[in-house]
Amino acid sequence: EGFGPQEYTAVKMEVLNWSPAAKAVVGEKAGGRTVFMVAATLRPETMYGQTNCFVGTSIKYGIFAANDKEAYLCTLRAARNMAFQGSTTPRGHVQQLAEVDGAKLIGTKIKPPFAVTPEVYVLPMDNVLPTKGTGVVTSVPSDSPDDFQTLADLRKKPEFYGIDPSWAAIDPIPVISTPTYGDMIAPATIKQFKIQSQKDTKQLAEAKEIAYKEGFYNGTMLVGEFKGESVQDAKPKVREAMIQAQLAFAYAE
Ligand code: A2H
Repeated sequence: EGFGPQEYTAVKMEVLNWSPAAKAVVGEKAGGRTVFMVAATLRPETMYGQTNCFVGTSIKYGIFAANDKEAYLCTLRAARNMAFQGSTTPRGHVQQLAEVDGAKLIGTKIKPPFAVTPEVYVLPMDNVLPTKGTGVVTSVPSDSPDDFQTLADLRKKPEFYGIDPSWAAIDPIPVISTPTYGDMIAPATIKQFKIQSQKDTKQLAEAKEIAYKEGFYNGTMLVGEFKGESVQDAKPKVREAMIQAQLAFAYAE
């Protein structure tokens, strides 16, 4: 981790269909606003390959008014940061509309912005930190070793994780090509480091480091508006396009 603030892209994933447990607590509390789950990412150029979204099952989330028309689902900590960064109105003011446990969000259907896949599901991940980003992680298993391994664990033991297998059925989608690792760097590094489960956090950290550097310095886009461009060039352009489309905003902490 470096010094100074980390600049994330906050990605807005519209809730299409609450899980029954979430629906029971959220009800009409959003007051007609469109609710978005908000994920913090350092890799906006990979958003084409979203296949699901992760939350921590023991994390508390809130639904916060962004304005009269929209509400954001994230941790209270993130909502406070957003308010002070002027991403919600009025600036500096946090209005919580509802509270919902992460466990209850599992099975909620959302719309991942800029993704090849139109609808994805919310699934559980062990290693989501409540103290980082928004507490919501969008999953790109082609390019994130953590996401790839978590998805593999869920597919191996759906009953154990309390999910319907169909929620984890979307396969990783190639987004970036690198000369050394081919069209899907995450599964390649999972093999290289002999990672067996999301509990192998030490090896996952090494895989993550390689996937991040290789993708950034040597990657070429395989999909989207900037197909054929280097990741270094495409990254700020995809971020800007998402912000222009009002499907993302800057988030720092
Ligand atoms: B990244 P850093 Cl394709 N707990 O987004 C655990 N992980 C979290 C999190 C939290 N509360 N909030 C965000 N993250 C993840 C995409 C991605 C990411 C790809 C490849 C690598 C990668 C899709 N998931 O991250 O500790 C988010 O996953 C590896 C650096 O602030 C976010 O970016 O450096 C990244 O970790 C932020 O990690």
